[in-house]
Amino acid sequence: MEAAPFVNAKAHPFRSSSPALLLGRNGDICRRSLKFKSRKFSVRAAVNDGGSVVTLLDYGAGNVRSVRNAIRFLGYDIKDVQTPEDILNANRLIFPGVGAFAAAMDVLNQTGMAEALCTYIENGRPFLGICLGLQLLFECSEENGPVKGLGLIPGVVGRFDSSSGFRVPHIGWNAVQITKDSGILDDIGGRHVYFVHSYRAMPSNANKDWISSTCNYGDNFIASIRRGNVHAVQFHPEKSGNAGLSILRRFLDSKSDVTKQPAGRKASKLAKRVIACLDVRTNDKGDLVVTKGDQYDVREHTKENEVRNLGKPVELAGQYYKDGADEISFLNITGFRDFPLGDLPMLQVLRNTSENVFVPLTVGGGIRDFTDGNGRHYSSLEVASEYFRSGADKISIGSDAVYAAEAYLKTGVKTGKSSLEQISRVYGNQAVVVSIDPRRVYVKDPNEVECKAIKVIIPGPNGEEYAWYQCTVNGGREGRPIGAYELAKAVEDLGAGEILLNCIDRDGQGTGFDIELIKLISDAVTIPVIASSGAGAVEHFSEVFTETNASAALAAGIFHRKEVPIQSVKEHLSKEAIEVRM
Ligand code: 1PR
Repeated sequence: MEAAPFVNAKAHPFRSSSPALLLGRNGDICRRSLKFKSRKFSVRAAVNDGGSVVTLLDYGAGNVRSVRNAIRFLGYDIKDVQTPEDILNANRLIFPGVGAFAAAMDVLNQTGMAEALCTYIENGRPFLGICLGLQLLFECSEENGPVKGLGLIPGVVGRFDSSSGFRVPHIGWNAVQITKDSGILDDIGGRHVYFVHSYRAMPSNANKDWISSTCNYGDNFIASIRRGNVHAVQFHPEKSGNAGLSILRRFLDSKSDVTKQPAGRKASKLAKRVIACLDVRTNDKGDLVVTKGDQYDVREHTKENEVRNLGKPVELAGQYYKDGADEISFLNITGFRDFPLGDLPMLQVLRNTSENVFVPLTVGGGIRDFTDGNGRHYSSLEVASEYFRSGADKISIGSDAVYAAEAYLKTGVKTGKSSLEQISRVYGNQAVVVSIDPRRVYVKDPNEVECKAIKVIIPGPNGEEYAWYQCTVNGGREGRPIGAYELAKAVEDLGAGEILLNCIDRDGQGTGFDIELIKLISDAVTIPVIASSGAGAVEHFSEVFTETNASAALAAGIFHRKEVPIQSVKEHLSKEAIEVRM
């Protein structure tokens, strides 16, 4: 477990904060609140000559393991900030803001870091803020607020507007539009970088001198700022593959080789993601292996009936990262019966993978409250926290989300106690995926069932013209009285940030995604939907993106069996004018 520097019970980053700033009637910021507004900002020409040590400001609000891994991967050592003096003495400082704006400001103010940060930045010392580390530089944020920020850059950080049809959070890969000499972005040109956020700062006349790039998602928002040696990015370079690593490299060593790329001027939409999924479990010999089912049956149909073994999790994840996967998902498929914190190899898999894989990692399986043999109770939040600390960017909840949705639909009350609600409250809904395992059930008459049934294109085995999608738990072993449509809407209400939509009938079949199911769900919710199960050819990916509103498509078998390389999928999508990260 990594230490959480200068976090104490009083200043815990997850503690709620009372908004410290009032907005005027038109949303203008009350001038009296701009503590740092009157500072004279002087930038001196500091250079990155700090040797191999990078100072990291980790205020303990969440997982910054990937930033640490990326810094180490680039050959640098990390010094953690323990006191405000460590900030002032830094040769170069990276501030990967995580968690909520108010909570972060609480910690910075209570520890004296806010003042030190302002002084450091005002002196033009080498600084890189990431995500919330950019937002905190602005005057205030509307996140659970308004809440006052550091006030170094004019502007208010506001929430994306989902009423315009754009899914919030903004999760995924976008190209940025470079607006001026951005220094650290010099060699990325029009390449895509990874964003995950619900709030953003908007360009204005007052802050235009700071802006080095913008991105379009509904509106044009600020993707990065630069003034001298002071940089901050809204996206996550540590999760942006090679493009992100080159940005970090340029920040850490301004003299590193750069092949200046023409700035991307082409309008970029949110790219469709291609995700590689690794179903992981222990085989009969006790080894943790990547397996793959046929309609969820992962055993070979041989006399020995052993668990199908398609490779080693860390190696395969590393390979898929190199092949261009936009994200990697690990599903611990026996997590429903084993306790994940007892399953240390899975945590180790995450730790090892995150050392060399710089795209988002999702992990699922067994996230629920649990009492072990000694009577020790573990909350689902503790389980999830351990996954995050081990390198996961998102966790995925299956069975437990079904029970939570059933209870919610029955009572109409959000108890706040479900794993879904607890984890999304602490880590943000962008960090919580709900994995749905539905099975198609044909019916003659849609009124036969209380759940939403659709008219199907190909009738069922007995000529049935309708079907509903029954949710299952425990790896498809038990059907529940709730449909995928009802579940998806309920979990969105409860705080899910994304849906991983499997389909037991299509799993491992290679006949294509269940377009009717994916259309039904991706039209029903406003959060991103990942289409899963059934990919067998590159055309299946273009079909799902053309016919439905899926934001991503996930496949397993075709990648594990090396039938279709990830790059071929991307080249095909690109040819079909579907934007992807190349
Ligand atoms: O219920 O919270 O413990 O989570 C268990 C997780 O494990 C769920 O996400 C569930 O989907 C998954 N799971 C459980 N049993 C199996 C199984 O296969 N026996 N795997 C399983 C589900 C489905 C996909 C698969 C796609 C693509 N795997 O993730 O990778 O169908 O496959 P394809 O491209 O080869 O068609 P909890």
